[in-house]
Amino acid sequence: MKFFITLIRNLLGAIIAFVDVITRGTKLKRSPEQQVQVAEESQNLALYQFFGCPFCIKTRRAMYKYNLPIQKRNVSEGSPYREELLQGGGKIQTPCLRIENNDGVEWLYDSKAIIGYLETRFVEAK
Ligand SMILES: N[C@@H](CCC(=O)N[C@@H](CS)C(=O)NCC(=O)O)C(=O)O
Repeated sequence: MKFFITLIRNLLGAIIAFVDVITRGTKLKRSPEQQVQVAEESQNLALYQFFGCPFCIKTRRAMYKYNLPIQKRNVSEGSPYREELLQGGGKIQTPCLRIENNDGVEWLYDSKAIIGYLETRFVEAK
């Protein structure tokens, strides 16, 4: 039974991911200098995620739209990133954005909060 639930979940995830790719539109355009700056800042960020998770897809769409090359870290069973997320953030829930700054590391859960953070930092402020 667990096998069929996992199969259906993965199948639905793959369909949603496919529809996402063919409908995601164009990326935000910046000057080359601005994009270099954004790419540098993005190196201090990482998205802990599942490939087929709808909330992760929503977050990845925003990252694509805002042209943010943020590393994606899959937290499937057996991945070392799963343990990192659990230890750092405190729970296995995706998406979660790992934010490294001068004060240390922050773990931001919830797709709406993550997208809001990215918009404030990379879209509205520029
Ligand atoms: N309100 C949250 C919901 C996130 C959520 O429910 N994520 C699911 C995956 S789609 C999850 O991490 N579930 C825990 C698990 O699968 O262990 C958001 O918008 O990010």
